[in-house]
Amino acid sequence: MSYVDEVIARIKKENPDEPEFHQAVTEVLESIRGIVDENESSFRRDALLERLCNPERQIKFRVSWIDDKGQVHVNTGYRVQFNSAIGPYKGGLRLHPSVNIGIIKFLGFEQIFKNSLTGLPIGGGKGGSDFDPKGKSDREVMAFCQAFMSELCKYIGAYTDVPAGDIGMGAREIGYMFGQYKKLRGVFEGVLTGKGKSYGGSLVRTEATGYGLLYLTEEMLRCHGVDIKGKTITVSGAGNVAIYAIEKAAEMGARVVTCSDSTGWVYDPDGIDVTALKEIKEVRRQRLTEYKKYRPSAEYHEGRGVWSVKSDIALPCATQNELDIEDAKALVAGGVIAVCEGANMPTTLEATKYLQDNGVYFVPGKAANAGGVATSALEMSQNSERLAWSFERVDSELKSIMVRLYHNIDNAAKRYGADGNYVVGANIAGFEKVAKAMMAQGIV
Ligand code: NDP
Ligand code: 2IT
Repeated sequence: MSYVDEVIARIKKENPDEPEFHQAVTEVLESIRGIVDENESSFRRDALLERLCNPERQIKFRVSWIDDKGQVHVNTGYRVQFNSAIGPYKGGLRLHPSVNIGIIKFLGFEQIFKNSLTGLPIGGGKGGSDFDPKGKSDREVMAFCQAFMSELCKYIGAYTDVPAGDIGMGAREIGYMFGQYKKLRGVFEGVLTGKGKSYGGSLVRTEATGYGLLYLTEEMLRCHGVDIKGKTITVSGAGNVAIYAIEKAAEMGARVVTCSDSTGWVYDPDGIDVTALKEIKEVRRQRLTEYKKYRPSAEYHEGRGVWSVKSDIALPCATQNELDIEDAKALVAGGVIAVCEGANMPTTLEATKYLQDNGVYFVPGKAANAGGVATSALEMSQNSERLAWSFERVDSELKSIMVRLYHNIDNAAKRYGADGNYVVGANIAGFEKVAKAMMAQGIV
């Protein structure tokens, strides 16, 4: 059996009931097969792949908090510190009832390669909880965040591990967690990113994942002789990533006709009204059913369905495995040119293969959505030098990072005889830097 196959089999056996983690490991290891085969004896001797696929540390803790009626609730908190070869652990915290250790491990594993691709000195980590912020009062969210940070604060710090937002975790939650960290540890430091502007947050961090996704998509299409202007785009999700992807796409002259949340989706042939969307989701925290009140001509549908709409470009920006083989077939039948992932692993392995086999330009999340964490790293730089950069400076750094990142994965794919396969390109380019750093640092 080849080294790659051996490690995949072992990971599946030793981590049962973690299908998303198996999926992420399989995708990465399959696509670095070429480089592993070339270096098989030294990688094997150093157990490089086993070390890469096993987190350096996994922390699991109880989170007890009191609701507005005086009832105590118990949730589970996680922080997986996956790999610190190129920098302190860095990655978001997800607050969603579906969170379990397998989900956090898949996200932490992806984060290693994503962070490497940004070209900035950040290692890979991820955390979160099965807490559901939906329907909770502000006070209850604060109670949860404080209880979560009371335990997490023992394991993080500006030079060790720097969490940020993800699903269910935005500026409000970061604020509460930052306050609690400062109270317990007695230090004001850049321990979290995505902070408010008045206490060390970077301009552009809110917009960064969505904007970065569009900067990369535009550059990739330009290199294939396609102008994004005038194109029809389907987006899924209606959260942080989706909103700012829609905003930047519209600014580039494209027309985004869909968005979705966990209960339904909107089709607006005139182009999604991003101001209305922000009001509904960021200010009022409501369901997408409200959208029709702002745009009576739009359609609202219950359930899933975004990928049934014909488009030139599809940007999945909600959650993992939200685009399956049937969706991929519908997209191809509708003439889609490109699929770029704003979410983490939103496309199943089968759907990815189908899209690639049918000539669709496919860019995986670890490359396409890296703008968020890259801007987090810029926030860390600003915190270290105790300065705040202008919007224009951060935005232009973000743009250069995404353009450079695209060419880096494109070149890596070419070097390994997989021209245009950005999954291979992203995994190889991300892996090369981490592997080199791990080998240089000895067996630790
Ligand atoms: P948000 O919580 O802001 O938004 C998530 C959106 O997806 C919501 O509209 C949510 O609907 C919808 N959704 C639909 N189905 C699900 C489901 N089963 N589970 C969770 N959400 C669902 O999160 P983000 O926009 O920050 O994150 C979206 C994706 O992008 C995730 O995969 C995340 O890991 C990834 N990502 C985020 C980055 C960031 O900077 N925030 C950076 C890089 C990647 P509803 O409102 O009904 O819950
Ligand atoms: O998936 C991701 O890259 C994020 N949720 C952002 C992580 C970060 O540290 O900014």
